[in-house]
Amino acid sequence: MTHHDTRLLAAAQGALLGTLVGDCLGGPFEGAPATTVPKAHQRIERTLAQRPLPYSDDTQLAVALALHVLENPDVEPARFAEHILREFEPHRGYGAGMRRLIEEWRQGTPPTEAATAVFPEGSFGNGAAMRVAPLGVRWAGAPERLEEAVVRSAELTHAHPVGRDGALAQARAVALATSRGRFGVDELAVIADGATTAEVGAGVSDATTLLLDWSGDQTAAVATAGRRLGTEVVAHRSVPTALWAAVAGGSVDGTLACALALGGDTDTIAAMAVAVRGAADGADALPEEWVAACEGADRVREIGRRIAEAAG
Ligand code: F2R
Ligand code: MG
Repeated sequence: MTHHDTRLLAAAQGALLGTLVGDCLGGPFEGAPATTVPKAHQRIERTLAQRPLPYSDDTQLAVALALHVLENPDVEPARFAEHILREFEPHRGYGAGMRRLIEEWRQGTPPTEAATAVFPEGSFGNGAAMRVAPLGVRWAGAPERLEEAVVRSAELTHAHPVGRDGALAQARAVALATSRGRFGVDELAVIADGATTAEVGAGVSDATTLLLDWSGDQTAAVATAGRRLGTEVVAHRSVPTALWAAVAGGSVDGTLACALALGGDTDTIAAMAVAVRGAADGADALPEEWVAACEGADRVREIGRRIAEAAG
């Protein structure tokens, strides 16, 4: 195996297992109020004691996208809908719009039309972003193909420009973390420059400002980030927050603690943040105890291996 292949494997499994770990460890606190970083570490310990930890729609949709991309590298929206339906289990905590969209598909509305049947201007939820890690790895070395594939993957369910742009920002973050082996304010600047909506662009720029103005007090920084960047289920109020946590945390452990301390949409913010940190630092940086506690870890690890092989 070349150094390039080894690095790609570490990034792919880091990104996919990072999604799973963030989702499973963040899940019990979805909707919880913000807390301090030390208390977030206690939340992690308490949650690990309750293993096995179930995954939610975040991981189920990332797995569906990964399996789709292995067969359709440039993404075929109608076939992606089939992959989503194949994985779909109603008890995984899907967003209200996603549940109605899936019902539309089942009733025969063509997938390419259904995206605006639920929200006429399309969804700007963070669902297209939370699942996008496999694409970020698959096309880490080809930014134009990455962009085209992400837009096609997002428009199936999140046709609103902000939902799509959130997915692009998160995919670019995973791609940069994969190709550079690091993720910091330089990478955030690239992502802010590439934003196609004012909402996502302003959020990522604001995340950069907060990191550059860092005073050293992590608990105060988390509280400010949550207030300014947001912790809601909508893309522009969660993707910049997750990217902030991926930098502010400094490590996988710190990133997860920051994401949980933020409160709100903790499973999804953690899934996105730890996916980016996992791509940068590699799967070995994820504590084995965490990975082993998560439902479906072996399957996700193997899918990560196949994505790396396809990307190599
Ligand atoms: N849905 C949740 N959590 C809520 C609690 C679930 C509960 N535990 C249960 O079991 O029922 N989590 C998951 O949903 C988020 C991802 O959502 P996604 O896939 O983007 O869905 P959706 O429905 O398209 O968008 C989410 C909400 O955003 C608002 N919204 C979006 N577009 C809108 C528009 N154009 N106009 C107005 N509102 C819009 C709506 O409130 C949507 O329902 C993740 O957190 C995942 O973990
Ligand atoms: Mg969530």
